[in-house]
Amino acid sequence: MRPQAGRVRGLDRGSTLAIAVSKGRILSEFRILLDRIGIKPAEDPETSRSLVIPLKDRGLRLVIVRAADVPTYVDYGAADFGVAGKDVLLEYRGEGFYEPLDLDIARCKLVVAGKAEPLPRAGRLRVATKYVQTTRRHFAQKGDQVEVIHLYGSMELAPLVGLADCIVDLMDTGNTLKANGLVVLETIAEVSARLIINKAAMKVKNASVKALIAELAEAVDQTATDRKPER
Ligand code: PRT
Ligand code: MG
Repeated sequence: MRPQAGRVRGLDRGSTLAIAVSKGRILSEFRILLDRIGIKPAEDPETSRSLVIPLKDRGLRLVIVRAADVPTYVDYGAADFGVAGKDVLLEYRGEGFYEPLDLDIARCKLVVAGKAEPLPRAGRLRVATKYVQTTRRHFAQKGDQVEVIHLYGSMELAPLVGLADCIVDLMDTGNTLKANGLVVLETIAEVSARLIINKAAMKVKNASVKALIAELAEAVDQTATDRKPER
């Protein structure tokens, strides 16, 4: 059973706010947004082995978790905020958080990809993916019966060795698909990282939470404005 809103353990730690975030592409882009609003980590999260990194002067701290675990930490109130890819959020089934802000970072697409030849028409299509729920939903909406094969990585290999007819995976530049002789058959979703917030934290720490959301929203807008002349 998921804890009730307002009774979440771990939320009554003074007025500090914890932000769950994964190392790698999300953290490196999120740091640029934090930097814009004058928030700097007390130590470099990419090189530090510490999983809790205080942010200078603001009563904030980063908690470093795996990308797919971010919604879980926020859902259960172990972190007030989280930064998670829409791909991860589409897979997650809990309802303990709001998604108030598209951070417009770590952009990519969730796609169906396969070999550059027609898909087999007879029998159920076999689709390999780590996005099992999203894949089931996508094909069910189209009325297609598919067999979803759950993999944890290297999805691109599955069609090459005959494990699956196609895959559902993320694509950014498309180089990885291309290098494996695969092409995009369909786009399922545009993906970017979102700010999520624990529902109880939103109530209990309303003022500080809203202030941070507003500051980050401003940073996202500024970044978009700065990018425009390049386009
Ligand atoms: O990698 P690790 O096992 O540690 O964890 P993770 O894969 O869960 O985390 P990470 O950091 O790789 O990804 C975190 C989030 O970044 C994802 O949930 C997405 O929301 C977002 N993101 C944005 C991406 C990409 N772009 C992306 N290109 N995540 C993964 N990729 C993969 C892609 O599937 C391909 O295999 O990167 C590879 C290169 O892509 P191309 O198309 O540029 O070749
Ligand atoms: Mg990865």
